[in-house]
Amino acid sequence: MTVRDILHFPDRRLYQLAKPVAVVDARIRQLVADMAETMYSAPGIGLAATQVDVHERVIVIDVSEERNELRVFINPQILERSSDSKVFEEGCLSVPGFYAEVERPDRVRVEALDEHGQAFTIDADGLLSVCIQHEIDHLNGRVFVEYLSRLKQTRLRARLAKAERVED
Ligand code: K2U
Ligand code: ZN
Repeated sequence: MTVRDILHFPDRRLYQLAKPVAVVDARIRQLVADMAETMYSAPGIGLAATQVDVHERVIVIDVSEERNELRVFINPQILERSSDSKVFEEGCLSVPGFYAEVERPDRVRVEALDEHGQAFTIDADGLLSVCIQHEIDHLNGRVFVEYLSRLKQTRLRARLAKAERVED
C-alpha cells in the first residue's frame, strides 16, 4: 500500500468531474487500499479519489472511534435527502488548517458498490452523512470552501498564497 500525495486548494485538478468506475477490479482495490492508508495517515475521516489526483468515483470513510471500520463507496449515488438540514463545522485535507460551517441535509440514503462490486444501500445521519456528502462533492469537483461567501473565498486564497510564499 502507498500513501499518496493529497492535492491542495486551489489546485485546478480538484475541480475535475470524476468518471464512474466501469469495472471493480484489482486496480480499483489497490486504489482503495492506497486511499485508506492515505486517509488514516493524514489523519482524516474521509477521502475522495479526486484528492489523490485519480478522477474516478471512489471514496473511503471511517468515522469510527477506534478507526477500524473502513467504508468503501464506489460510484456512490444519493437516492434521497432529508428536508431538514444541519450545520457542521467542516475541515478538508485539501484545505489544511481551515474550518468553516456548512449546512447540509441531515440524513441521506446512498447507493454504491463495495470493493467487490456488490451493490449496497445505506441510510446515513450525523457525521457519516456529512462526510459522505463532503466526499461526493469532491467527486463532482466541488471543494467545501465554495459554500462560503465570495469575500471569504477571496480572503482564504490570499491567506494560502501568502503561506505558500513564506514556505518558498
Ligand atoms: O475530504 C476530506 O478532506 C476529508 C475530510 C472529511 C470530512 C470533512 C468535513 C466533515 C467531516 C468529514 C477530513 O477528514 S477533514 C478532518 C476532519 C476530521 C474529523 C471531523 C471533521 C473533519
Ligand atoms: Zn475535503
